[in-house]
Formats: sequence, structure tokens, C-alpha cells
Amino acid sequence: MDLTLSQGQYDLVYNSFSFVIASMGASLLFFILVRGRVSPRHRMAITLSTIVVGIALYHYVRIFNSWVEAFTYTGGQYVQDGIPFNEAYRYVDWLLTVPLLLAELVVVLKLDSGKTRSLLVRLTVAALAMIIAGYPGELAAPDSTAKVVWGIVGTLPFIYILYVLFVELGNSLGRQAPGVTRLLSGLRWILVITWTVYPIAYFVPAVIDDPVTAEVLRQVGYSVADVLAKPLFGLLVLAIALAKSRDEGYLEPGEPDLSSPEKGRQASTV
Ligand code: RET
Repeated sequence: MDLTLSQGQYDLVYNSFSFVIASMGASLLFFILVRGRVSPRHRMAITLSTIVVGIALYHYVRIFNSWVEAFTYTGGQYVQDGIPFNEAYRYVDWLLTVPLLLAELVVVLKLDSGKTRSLLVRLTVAALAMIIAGYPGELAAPDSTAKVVWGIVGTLPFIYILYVLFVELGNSLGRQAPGVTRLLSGLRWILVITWTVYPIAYFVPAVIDDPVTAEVLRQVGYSVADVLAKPLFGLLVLAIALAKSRDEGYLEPGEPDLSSPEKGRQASTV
């Protein structure tokens, strides 16, 4: 069915995509520049953030172009009679970035290697199952049973991910330094709140009768959620990696070591 959007509705989605491109590009640059401030032991988490926003930057450029190609401007309105809007970019993006985001959280914890591997495997499998189940549902008619069934199938691994993050990881939080524990618990909450926007955006077309409003809300919802789940999440992971680096006595390049007057003098004269 061809949707007809007012100029305001079309522009809202267009500008949301443009905002995401700017956010991903800026955070890509920022994560590259800030890398040296984190100790080598915690750099993997920053590397993962950098890759995540890089992948998203690429996909949002494609999503943006696909949106532009899908519509023609006639009589003051935008009619969706062009090349079909490609919903798959979003899902391919998630397929890559969601396991990487979960890995970011796991590697910054620095648990023992057996526990890390087990968490990475289980969280990755659950994330892939969730996204693969969501895709056919995304393409199904808004009021179809298929949309609801695939949505429920995708929600089961989602609940499993939340269970692992809250129940299993909760036990290891106590073993981190107090400042780090606070940041980590904030990180988990950000993850839960922002990730819940996705299933809500998915079900919007099933509950809102007007297909145009539903489409605009869904695209804007996913875009806002992506900025919170990738750049904002990456910034919090960076804060944790920096706090841990400092706790472990890592000095940023060029920073004098003030912990001993002797070393401080040496560092400042280098
Ligand atoms: C779907 C539909 C099926 C039910 C559920 C979903 C959840 C998707 C989520 C996506 C998260 C994406 C992120 C991307 C960012 O980089 C697949 C929409 C529960 C949680 C974090």
C-alpha cells in the first residue's frame, strides 16, 4: 500500500535519520580520539564501541538514502511510490551490533575467561534468535497473527537476555570497585530502558490504526533508541573503562604521576 505523508511527517523521519548519522559520525570520531586515555587492558571495550557506531553510521546512510528513494513529492505531499523502503538494513545492523554491544558490557567487567566465554556465547545466540524472529514479523501485515506470533517468539530470547544481565551479572557486580559498581548498574538500566523501546516500536503498527502515524512513530522510535543504545551506551562503557584504568593506576599519556612527588617531578619534565 502506498503511504502518503505530509511534508511535516516525511521531514520528521528524514531529520531523525540525519540526526542519527551525525550522532554516529561524531561518536565514531570521539571513540577513536579518546582511545589512548584508557589502559590497554580495557581498550577492547572502546574498540567494540567504535566498531558499533561505525557499522551504524554506514547503515543509517543507506537507510536515509532508501527513505529518499522511496517517495516522490507531488502536490505538497510525499507519496511512497518509489523504490521500496529497505527495512532489512536495520535488521542487518542489529545482527552485527547487538552481539557487539552485549560483548562490550561483558568485556568491561573483566570476569574470568570461562565465565566471559559462556556469557558471550549465550548472549550472542539469544540476540541473534531475537532479531531473526523479529524480521519476518516486521514485514508481516500490521494486523496479522504472524506479526504477533513472531513478536512473541522474539520476546522470549529478549527476556532471557534481561535475565542474564540482571540475575547472573548482578552477582558479579559486588566484586567491582564501588564507583564502578554504580556506573555498571546505571549501564544495565540504560540498556533495559533503551532496548525496551524496540519491541514497543515493533508493535506500534499493530496497535495504532493510522498506518502513516504508525510508520512515522516506528521509524523515529527506532532512530532515537539507536542513538541511546549505541553512542550513549558507548559513553557509559568509556566512563567505566576510564574509572577502572585510573583505579588500576594507569596514567593518561602526558599526565604527571602525582601519587609520588618524585615520580610527579620526573613525569612533568619529560
Ligand atoms: C524485535 C521484535 C521482536 C521482539 C523484540 C525485538 C527486540 C529488539 C531489540 C533490538 C535492539 C537493538 C539494538 C540495536 C542497537 O544498536 C526484534 C524488535 C523483543 C531489543 C540495541
